[in-house]
Amino acid sequence: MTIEQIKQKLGTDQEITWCPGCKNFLILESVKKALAKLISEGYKQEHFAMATGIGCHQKIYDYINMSGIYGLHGRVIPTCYGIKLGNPNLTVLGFAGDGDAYAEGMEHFIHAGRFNFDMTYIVADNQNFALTTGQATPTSRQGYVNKAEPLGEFNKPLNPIKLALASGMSFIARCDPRDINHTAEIIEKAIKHKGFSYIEMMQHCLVFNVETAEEDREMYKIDNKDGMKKAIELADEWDYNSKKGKIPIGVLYQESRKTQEDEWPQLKNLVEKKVGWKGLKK
Ligand SMILES: Cc1ncc(C[n+]2csc(CCOP(=O)(O)OP(=O)(O)O)c2C)c(N)n1
Repeated sequence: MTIEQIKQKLGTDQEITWCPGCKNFLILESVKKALAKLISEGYKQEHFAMATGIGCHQKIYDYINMSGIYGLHGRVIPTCYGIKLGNPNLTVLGFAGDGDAYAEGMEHFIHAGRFNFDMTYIVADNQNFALTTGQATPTSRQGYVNKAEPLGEFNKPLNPIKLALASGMSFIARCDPRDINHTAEIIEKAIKHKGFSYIEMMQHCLVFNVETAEEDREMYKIDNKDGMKKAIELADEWDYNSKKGKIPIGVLYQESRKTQEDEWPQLKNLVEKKVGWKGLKK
């Protein structure tokens, strides 16, 4: 089967209800492209599993032909851990919005770096709670006017890349979904990474967050092989309050470290035997 044919099989017949022009379409395309490539290289479609939270982005659950759990808002990471504990031989993907990841689910985000479970976490950051019509999230800019804050957001936005570095995440990347090929390439690297891989998708919202639409002009690609010091520089180079300046996209940090599955004897045993529930062979 060609990669294109595999990609077709990864789709579903559900009607897509995202707003016309939403970058979620591009994220979906990149995810399918990356998965199709991996499946063409020997990964099995039935060994992938996904979990999502609640929100616009999280509807991706309906549009990818993959087992999983459409979970609770803010609880993507623990749901993924549950899947990994049940069967550490599955390749697990978690999908969240920025509200889901950095507001309701923030505590899980921080500990994910320490635990280093072998999974991939994709955060579509549109800088607002879009499904509930545009309230500010921790990555909304100062001054962001929304229905809940007609005077604008008072607080400074969080820099999630810096927080991910401080939390000890072993793979940290930022992507521009408009560059589908580059985004698919980064998703592929993230899935192949052994340990917790996190991707921040700059998903400018066409409805509630239009003032960020020009940012992609400032983006440049990087594949940081120079470790933590360089990664901190890259994280400081730009955050969601920056009105100008270059925005690095690509792999911002990667390190090789033992995973939770390596540390936990029962999980290690299952991984070594390549057995999960029902004696599934990998
Ligand atoms: C615990 C909990 N709090 C709040 C909600 C209401 N809620 C549903 S979707 C949503 C917004 C999701 O925003 P985000 O995660 O940023 O995703 P987006 O819709 O922007 O893609 C909220 C607040 C909920 N379902 N559960």
